[in-house]
Amino acid sequence: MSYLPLFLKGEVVKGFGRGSKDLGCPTANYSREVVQALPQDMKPGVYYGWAKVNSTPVQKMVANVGWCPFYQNKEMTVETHVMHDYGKDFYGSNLKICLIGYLRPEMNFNSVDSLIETIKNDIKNAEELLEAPEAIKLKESDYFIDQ
Ligand code: ADP
Ligand code: RBF
Ligand code: MG
Repeated sequence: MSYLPLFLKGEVVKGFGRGSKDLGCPTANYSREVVQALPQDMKPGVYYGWAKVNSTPVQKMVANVGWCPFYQNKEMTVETHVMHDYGKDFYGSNLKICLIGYLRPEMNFNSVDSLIETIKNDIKNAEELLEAPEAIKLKESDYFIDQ
């Protein structure tokens, strides 16, 4: 995946509201403009990396890129679950992310509980992979310095 690490930024927009309600895992969604500007060869699936909301500290994240086969979305989305408790919504904020690595393709599931379990496992894997020195280097990159 020659397009990694991939740096994206944009405003956090409203989605269907399912992340928090159905899955207990909020995901900050990007607008269509950000999705349309993705590399042509971008592979749908689950990625891990870093996220920064406005001027707050850089945090670990997992992101889903694709059509969510479990929900059969009509449009491709990029959604970021930041592994940090902000205690409130941040719609309209600027979100900068750095996608570092690929965890797995999007899958379909027989139940919402299986999807939730799989996401928990993604978060656990990301937690560890982001401790690697090459990952920490990207956290400290100029991209995340406020201007
Ligand atoms: P939507 O379908 O509108 O994206 P979600 O249920 O996925 O709704 O919730 C996402 C929203 O929750 C984000 O846009 C953000 O405002 C808020 N939020 C709060 N904490 C987090 C977090 N740790 N990661 C991602 N989004 C969060
Ligand atoms: N949706 C799917 O349909 N299949 C998946 O395998 C899948 N994996 C995900 C992994 C992570 C880490 C996250 C944050 C989301 C994933 N989703 C997946 C998307 C999920 O369905 C979506 O966040 C909710 O529908 C809320 O928009
Ligand atoms: Mg969402």
